[in-house]
Amino acid sequence: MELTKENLLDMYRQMVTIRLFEQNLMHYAGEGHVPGTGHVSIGEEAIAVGACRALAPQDYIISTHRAHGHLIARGTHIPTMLAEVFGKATGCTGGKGGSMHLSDFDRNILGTNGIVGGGINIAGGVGLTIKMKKTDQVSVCFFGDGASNRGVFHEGFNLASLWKIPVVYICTNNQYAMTLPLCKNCANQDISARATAYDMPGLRVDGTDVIAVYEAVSGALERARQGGGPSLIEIIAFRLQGHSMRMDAMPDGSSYRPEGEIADWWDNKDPIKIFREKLYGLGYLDDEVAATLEAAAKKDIDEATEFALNSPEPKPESIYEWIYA
Ligand SMILES: Cc1ncc(C[n+]2csc(CCOP(=O)(O)OP(=O)(O)O)c2C)c(N)n1
Ligand SMILES: [Mg+2]
Repeated sequence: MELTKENLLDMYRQMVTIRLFEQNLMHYAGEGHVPGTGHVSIGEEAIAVGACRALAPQDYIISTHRAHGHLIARGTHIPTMLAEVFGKATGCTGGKGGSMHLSDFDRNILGTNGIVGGGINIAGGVGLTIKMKKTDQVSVCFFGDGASNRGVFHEGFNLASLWKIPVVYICTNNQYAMTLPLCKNCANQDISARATAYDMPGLRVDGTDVIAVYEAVSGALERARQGGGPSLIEIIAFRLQGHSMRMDAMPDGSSYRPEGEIADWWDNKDPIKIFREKLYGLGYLDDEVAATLEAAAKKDIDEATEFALNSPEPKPESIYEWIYA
């Protein structure tokens, strides 16, 4: 599908909404409103928006611990999501799961996952079900560079390719797994190259370019829908914040980042700034339109915050609900 001016402006609004959601979350986490922790994806918004825009409504998403953007880009009700992260009874999991256990079955988002790489074989199983039922769907699996070093990556990729399962694997290579830089966790830092070993296409995409992400994911979805089997798309991005809202340094307090690294990405590779400039260049965006879109995004986040803050805590007896084993 060709992206229209309206599509592109809406994608910009979504990227700004994700950024504001997470900046707002960091603020409220600092004030003690987030039980446990959460992981923000500031700097990775183009991946969520480019990929989700390419999906058909019937496709499935299986995501990670860093997933707020994937839900917002898919159109999840933001107040319910924020209430979950605040541990409130009105949250999508009744306040029991928090940021790492979000879901939205109405939009085929089968869950975020605190187990690194835990989604890879869930996505494979979902894809196998699609294949057996012969439906026109694809299972989309998000995971990180760190997850690509787990055994489940290799087992899952092998079977998915062998059985031509309709899965699109999207690896967000944000240069770090917790405090470990890519050069210390990947023997071959070109993660997309691993696709060759499993006889599937492997692509590398610039994660600061929302349109490039959209195009790469569209192609992989099409291939999967036509029975061509899985693809791996490695998207190069950068984690502009700490690993989690509770952790941004080594245990002794020292930094694990080279000096100037974050400033360089903020200056030159902020996906929102880059997309904004592109839209100005195309003549689609000017200061007035930008202000309107940004105000709409802010309104959504303010309303969600009001809802989440004013929602009740789960009742103590609810701890016994939804226990199956
Ligand atoms: C199986 C497992 N091992 C270790 C952890 C602890 N852990 C949480 S996030 C993380 C790093 C994951 O890195 P990556 O896959 O690159 O995702 P990112 O955090 O960069 O988005 C680790 C090791 C975990 N949650 N699950
Ligand atoms: Mg990572």
